[in-house]
Amino acid sequence: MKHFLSVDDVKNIDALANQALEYKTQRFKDKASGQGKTLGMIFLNPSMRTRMSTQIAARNLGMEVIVFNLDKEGWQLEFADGVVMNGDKAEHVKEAAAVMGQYVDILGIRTFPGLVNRKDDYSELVINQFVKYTGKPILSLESATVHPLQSLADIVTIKESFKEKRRPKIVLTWAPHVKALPQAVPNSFAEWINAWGEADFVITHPEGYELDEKFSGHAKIEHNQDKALEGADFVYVKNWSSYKDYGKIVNSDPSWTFTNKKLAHTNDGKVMHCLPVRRNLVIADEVLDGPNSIVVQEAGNRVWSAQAVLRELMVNS
Ligand code: AN0
Ligand code: CP
Repeated sequence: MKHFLSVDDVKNIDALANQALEYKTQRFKDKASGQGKTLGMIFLNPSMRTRMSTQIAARNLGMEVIVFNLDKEGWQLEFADGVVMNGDKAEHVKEAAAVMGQYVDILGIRTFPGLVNRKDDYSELVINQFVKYTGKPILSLESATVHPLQSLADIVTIKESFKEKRRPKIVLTWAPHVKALPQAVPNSFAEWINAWGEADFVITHPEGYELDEKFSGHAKIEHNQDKALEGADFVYVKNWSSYKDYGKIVNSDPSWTFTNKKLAHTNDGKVMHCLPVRRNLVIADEVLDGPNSIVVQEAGNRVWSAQAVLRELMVNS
């Protein structure tokens, strides 16, 4: 694995998820492998889970970690080529990335989309500039269009929670939100579930929230949420802003909030969310505090997933 930017960097999803589950029972088994190696993590946006779980994962492998809130503590970076830098950007990514590449063995980056210009966001300019100029493996900590560490943890959680000898039915459902959020989490979840190929997969959302088909692939799209939820073993709840009417909130219908009434349509389905989640807007208290929610277990699995990915990046890059 040269970089970890999307599901395309993974040869065998099941093998990687199994490695994560192995780390869950034997966290220090590869403690010697990261000796003398440094993970750098730079944040252009907020994070709690990704920041903490990836640090713990690196330490479990014996690595040193440097965390840098580039958005607040660093020089503002220029990403465009050939511009006269007489504005507020003090440094170009060409130097910044190359310098960080001298300091670390793996560089993790979190960079959200601007949600203004779809072409810019979907070209993944920021993370790709780091790939180009760092000269070391790049680890996505959520980029403009995908969140692969989250999706791996989601598959790990589904694998450890589903013990029946049949394919699970997984439903990705949109839910309302007051802020325009990225499509990265649903895009990524959809492309990982599609690539994994071990589930019957349905996506449900109001019209206008269609994801880029590059990610939704052959998933069944159902605009009736209650119908989509019928017989679901797992429900992945998430808000996202419109891809078509880019970055806009085109519907905020409160009837899409995930409640116990919605849960009743499922096959005693387990409820997932990447977190952070706004209670009683995205998912009701009664669901989050009830027996079907596995959101905390899911966030716990971020450690083992990141550990499996870091190990791959160290051994096979
Ligand atoms: C972000 C998102 O939806 O992409 C991060 C989720 C991990 N969520 C928020 O901004 C609330
Ligand atoms: N799920 C997730 O990535 O959370 P953070 O934004 O807190 O890292």
